Amino acid sequence: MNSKGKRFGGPKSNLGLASVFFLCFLFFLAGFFGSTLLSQDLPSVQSRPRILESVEERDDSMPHGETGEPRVVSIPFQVLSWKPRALYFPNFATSEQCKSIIEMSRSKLKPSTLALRKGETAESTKGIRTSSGTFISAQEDKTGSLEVVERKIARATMIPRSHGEAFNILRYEIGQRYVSHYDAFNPAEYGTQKSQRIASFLLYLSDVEEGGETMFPFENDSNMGIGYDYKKCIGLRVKPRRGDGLLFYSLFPNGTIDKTSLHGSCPVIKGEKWVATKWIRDEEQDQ
Ligand SMILES: O=C(O)CCC(=O)C(=O)O
Repeated sequence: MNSKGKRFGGPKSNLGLASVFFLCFLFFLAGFFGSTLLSQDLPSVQSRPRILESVEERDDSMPHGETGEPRVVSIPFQVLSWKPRALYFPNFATSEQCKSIIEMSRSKLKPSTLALRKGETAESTKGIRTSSGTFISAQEDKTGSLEVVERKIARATMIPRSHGEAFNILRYEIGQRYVSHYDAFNPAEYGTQKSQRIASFLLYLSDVEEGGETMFPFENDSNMGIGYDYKKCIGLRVKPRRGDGLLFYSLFPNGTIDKTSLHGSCPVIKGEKWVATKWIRDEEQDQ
């Protein structure tokens, strides 16, 4: 025991003490020059004005109401057009959510149908909408993906979830399309309706190699007076990208139909297109 303690005494111990000091000095030098070098690698952090640092630390949230939220959040978007009012939301959903929605729908797909106008029949409208699809409500989805997406759509539009129809999950294979049409129902063509579609939110569940764009042929009043062939893929075209969202309004704020909201799906040329459509109405929907 004692012998161990004695190692620090006598001439040997002086030598030991000197090496300890020397080592400390070396660490000091390394630390000093190391930090100087590192600080040179981060000029933007060093030169950032004080005012910015304080903004970063600021909590922008406000006291919220009973139905509000505690934090400021951001849902990035791009205005694609004012005629029609169309917004694009990159990365609105995750890849995993999109894949899970595709998988829960795959086995339920049936040929897509159309709301028929007076005088139309399934036979007379053949070829207008050639995709297959299925309706799934958020409540039916046990994975919770549709609920997350539905809540986010409600926050992005500030229209409550209760105004949405069930999701219409669509698959377009090569050559399949949806000829240009309106989502809103013109009472002169469809008769009186219980409620009207205000807006549509499309969540692209897959990328498409070629074709399959959502098109707005009358964007900014273009192509209106040319006897437009409703099958033609012209005007503003939005390329599907997995996880991205597209919102457009079918009605003006005064409740009348915006003619520039005419839209359709260009035929898929290469690959496969999956999309989840949420139609949003002016009245609450029975779920
Ligand atoms: O698939 C698309 O891009 C458009 C879908 C559509 O027009 C609709 O579901 O009403």
